[in-house]
Amino acid sequence: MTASLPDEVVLRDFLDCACSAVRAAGRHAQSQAHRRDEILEEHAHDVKLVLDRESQLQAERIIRSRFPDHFILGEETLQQAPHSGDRPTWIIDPIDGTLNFLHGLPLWCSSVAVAVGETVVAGAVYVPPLEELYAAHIHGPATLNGSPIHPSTTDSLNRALALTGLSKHVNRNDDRPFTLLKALALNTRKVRIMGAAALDICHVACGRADAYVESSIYLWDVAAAGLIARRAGAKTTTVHQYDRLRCFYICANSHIHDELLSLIRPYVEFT
Ligand code: LIP
Repeated sequence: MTASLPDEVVLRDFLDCACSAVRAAGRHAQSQAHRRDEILEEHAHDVKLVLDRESQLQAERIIRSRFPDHFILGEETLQQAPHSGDRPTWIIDPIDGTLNFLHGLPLWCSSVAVAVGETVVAGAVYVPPLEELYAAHIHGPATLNGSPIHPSTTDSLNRALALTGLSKHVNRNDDRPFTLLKALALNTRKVRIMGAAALDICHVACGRADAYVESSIYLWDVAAAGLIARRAGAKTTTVHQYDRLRCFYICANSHIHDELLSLIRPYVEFT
């Protein structure tokens, strides 16, 4: 059964709630940044902070007060929430770029999206260190602090600034992520690894970068920012879906999207 999409009034309500929730998460993390080294879990290429968990609860509190019967799927309190039917699912990443945040690098953000069935219908990304709020719903413009945004007009990959990321699962027995990185580096003007996928995609949406590629990324990293990028006029493609939550994802301005897709296709085959 295909879920029916909300009307304009409901969409505005959803977007308003996403903006409040994402601000609550981001402001909590920002105001408590002196506690950023309180670590919950440590892995080889990843950490989970007490502030990840607390900031997620701040966002959840806002959403539950307005939509108590909706599902919530959060990176930090992962429940296998249903993702079909008419009941909306809120998708939260309280701190995207956790490692940057831990090190005091001002390149991190909070992300909140709401999906009906498989369709993300509204989303917001808040970047506390820059005081930037990106937002969009499926029938409206993408905005940055209330003003419409647009992608770059760079029309060939070899002049593009491409953003990418290395999965938290990289290991010394698997060269594939590095082979892809090499292909990107050789075929673009420059590659940057900034460490916060949602922020990277918003940077494509507003024209500060031309493309974003990540071979292993999670739904909560791309849900809100992907919608914002599409409403700004960029193109996104889920190149491969590994499971319900993890995928190979690209986003680029519409001039270079297909060229980028052709470049990375051979690297998708072996992921
Ligand atoms: C991180 C991303 C980063 C990506 C990592 C990770 P987290 O999210 O945004 O760009 O390369 O694999 O998923 O864990 O900081 O929310």
